Amino acid sequence: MTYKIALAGNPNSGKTTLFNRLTGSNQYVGNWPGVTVEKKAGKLKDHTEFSIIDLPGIYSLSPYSLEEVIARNYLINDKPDAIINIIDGTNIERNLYLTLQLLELGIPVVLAINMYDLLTKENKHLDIDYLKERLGCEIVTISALKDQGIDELIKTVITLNRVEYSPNIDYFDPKIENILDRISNKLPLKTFAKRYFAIKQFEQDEKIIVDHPLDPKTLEMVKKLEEERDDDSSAIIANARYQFINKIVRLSSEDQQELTISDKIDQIVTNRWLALPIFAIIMTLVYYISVTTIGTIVTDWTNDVLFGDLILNGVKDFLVNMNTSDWIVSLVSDGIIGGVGAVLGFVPQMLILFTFLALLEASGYMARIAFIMDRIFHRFGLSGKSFIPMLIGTGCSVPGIMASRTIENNNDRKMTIITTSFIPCSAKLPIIALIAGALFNEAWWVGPSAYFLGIFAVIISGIILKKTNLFTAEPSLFVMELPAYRVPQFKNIFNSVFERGSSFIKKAGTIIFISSIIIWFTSNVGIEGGKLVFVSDLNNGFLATFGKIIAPIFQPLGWGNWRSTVATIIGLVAKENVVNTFGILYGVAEVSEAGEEIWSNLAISFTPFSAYSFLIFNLICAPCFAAIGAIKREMNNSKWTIFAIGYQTILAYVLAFIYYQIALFASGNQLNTLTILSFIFVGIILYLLFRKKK
Ligand code: BGO
Repeated sequence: MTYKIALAGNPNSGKTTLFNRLTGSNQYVGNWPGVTVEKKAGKLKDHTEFSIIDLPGIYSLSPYSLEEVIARNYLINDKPDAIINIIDGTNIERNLYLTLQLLELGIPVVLAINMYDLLTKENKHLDIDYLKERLGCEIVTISALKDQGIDELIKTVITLNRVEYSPNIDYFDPKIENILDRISNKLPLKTFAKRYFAIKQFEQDEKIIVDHPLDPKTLEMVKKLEEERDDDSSAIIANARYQFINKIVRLSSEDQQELTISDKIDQIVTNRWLALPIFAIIMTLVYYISVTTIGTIVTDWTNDVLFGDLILNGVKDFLVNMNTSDWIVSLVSDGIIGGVGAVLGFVPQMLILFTFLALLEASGYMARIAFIMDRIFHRFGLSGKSFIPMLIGTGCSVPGIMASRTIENNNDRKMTIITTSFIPCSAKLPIIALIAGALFNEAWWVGPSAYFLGIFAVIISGIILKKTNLFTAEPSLFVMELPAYRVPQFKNIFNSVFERGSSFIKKAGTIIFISSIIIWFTSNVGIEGGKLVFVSDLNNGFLATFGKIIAPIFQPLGWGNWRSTVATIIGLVAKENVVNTFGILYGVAEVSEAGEEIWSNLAISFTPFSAYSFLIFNLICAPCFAAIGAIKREMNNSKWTIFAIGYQTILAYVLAFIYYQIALFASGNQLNTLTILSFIFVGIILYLLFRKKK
C-alpha cells in the first residue's frame, strides 16, 4: 500500500527546505500535466510507502493563478491521503488562510508550523493545544532549516488517523451556514470535498459554477446577503475566515501580541472609510506642490530666466556675432532652444514630483495604495494587481505596461495593458504643468485633477469593458504582503529620482532634440509662389498645411487649430513633444526675447474650457510610440493592439467632447447639435456602465 502526501503552503513558508528534509535524496522532478511548471515528488525518508508531492506555493485555492489551478486540480482530482500544510509561524495569520481552505476540502491535514526557531528566539510561543482544538487537526512545530521537529512531523504523518479525522470548519455565521447547507444538499451525495464546493458555489466562483450553477432561489439569497453586508460573496467568506483566524491566533499566543507602529498606522491609513479620503488628500498635495506651488517657483525661473533669457540670448548673440545666416540663428533659437528648452523648463517640477513618489514608495505607503485600490478596483471588475503597473507607469508607461506580465489572469492582464497609460507618466507632466501655468494661472486643482482623471478613466474602462464579451472572467484575488513602514533612506530616494530624471533629460537630448529640428523645418519650409522656400509666415509652412487638413476633427473639442492639432499628433512620438511643438509654433523664443511671459501667445489661442479639453484628450488618447510598442509586445496580437489604441483614442475624444460641449452649454451657450450629441454620448456611457452583464 502506498500513500500520497501533498505538501502545500504559501510561497516562502519553507516548503522547499522541508521537502528536502522529508525526502533527502529520494526526489524526482517532472512537469505538471499540460504545463511547463516543475513538479517535484519524492519518497518519505525511511518510509518509502509514503510519497510526498510538492505542490506549487500558493496563497489560496481560488483557481486564478496557474499555481493555484495546478494545486487545486491535484488535490481534487488525485485526492491525496493527507496534506502536510507548512506555514510560516512568524506570519501565522496570513498563512492560516490557506490552511482553512485545505481543511474545508476534507482531506486530513497535518499543520507544520515552520520557522519556530525564529519565534523561540523572540521568546514568543503559540498555544498549540488551543490551536489544535479550534482547528481540529494535528499540529507540529518545526524548523525546517534547523532540522527541528521533523521526526515528530514524520511520525504524525505516518500514524495519522484518517478515519476519525474531523476538522472544525464551523466559523461561518448562521446566515452563511444556512445557504451553504442549501447548496450542499443539492450536490450529489458522494461529491468529494462537498464543503469546499458549496463554499465555491456560494462565492460564485466562475470556474465552479460553470458545472454546478446555483439554483435561482439560492442565488437570490446570496445576492440579498451581499446587499445586506455591502460586500461581494467572496469577500464575505474571506472576512469570516480572517475573523476566525484573528480570534484563534490572538487567544493562542501566550504573550499578548502588541500592535506595531506599522499596524497602528495601518489601522488609520487602510481603514475602510478613511483610506480613500487620505489617499485623495495625499495625491492632491503631491500634485499640488509639485505642479503648482514649489514646482512653479523653480520652473518659472528655468523657463523665463534660464532658457528664455540667459541661454537663448547668450546663444543668439554668439551666433549673430559669428555672422551666422538668419535661418541657422532661427533654427537654433526658435527650433532647438525654443523646443528642447520648453521641455527642459519643466524638469524642476518633475524632479519634485519624482521625489514625492519615491518617498511614498520607500516609506511603504505605495504598497498600501495598491491594497486600497484593490477594494475599489475589485468592485469594478478590475484586480488590485492592475494598480502596480499603474504605479510604475507614473514614471513611464513602457515599464508600467511591461509590469502587467506579473498578472496571471489573461483578462486582467489585457485590461491593465489597455488602461495603464491613462495614469499620467512623467512625459505628460510638462503638458499638465503647461496647461496649469499658462492657461489656468496656476490653479491648484489642475495638477491633481489630471491624476484623478486617469484613475476615473481606468475605472470606467474597467466597468464598460468587463461587461463586453471580450472580458468575461472575474478579476483575480490580489494577495500582497504589506511591508512595515520605514523611514526612507536618502540614497534610495536620490537614486530613484536621479534614474527617472536622467532618463527624461536624456530623452530631451535625443528624441525631443531631433523632433524639434524636424518640427522647425517642416513648419518653416513651405511653397510660396510655386517655390520651396523658408516661409515668412508659419501659416504657410508644410506643417500648417498638414495640420489644417486634420484640425476640423478637433473643432468640436474646442481646439481645432492647426498648431494644437500637430502638437497632439507629434506627441505620439513622445508626449513631451506636445510642449516643444507649442514652444516652436508659438514662438516661445521670440516672445521671451521681447521680455513677455513666455507662454503668452499660447494663452491667446485657448479658452479655459478648450484648454482643459485639450488636456483631457492628450492625457487619455493613444500613448507614445514606445508605449504602443510595449502594448504590441505584451498583447502579442495585432488585433488587440489596434483595439487598445482605438479604445484609448475614442475614449479620449468622447470625454473631451462631452466636457467641452457641456461646459459651453452650462456657461450660457445656446443648445445646438453638438450639445445634444454630447448628451447622447453621456447617455451611451451611462448605459454601458449600468447595463446588466449578459
Ligand atoms: C533563504 N527557520 C528559518 N529561520 N528560516 C527558514 C526555515 C526555518 O525553519 N525554513 C526555511 N527558512 P524556502 P519556499 C534566505 O533562502 O524553503 C528559510 O518558497 C536567503 N536565500 O532558508 O525556499 C529558507 O519553498 C537569504 O531562506 O521556501 C529560505 O516555501 C537570506 O526561509 C526561506 C535569508 O524557504 C524560504 C534567507 C538566498
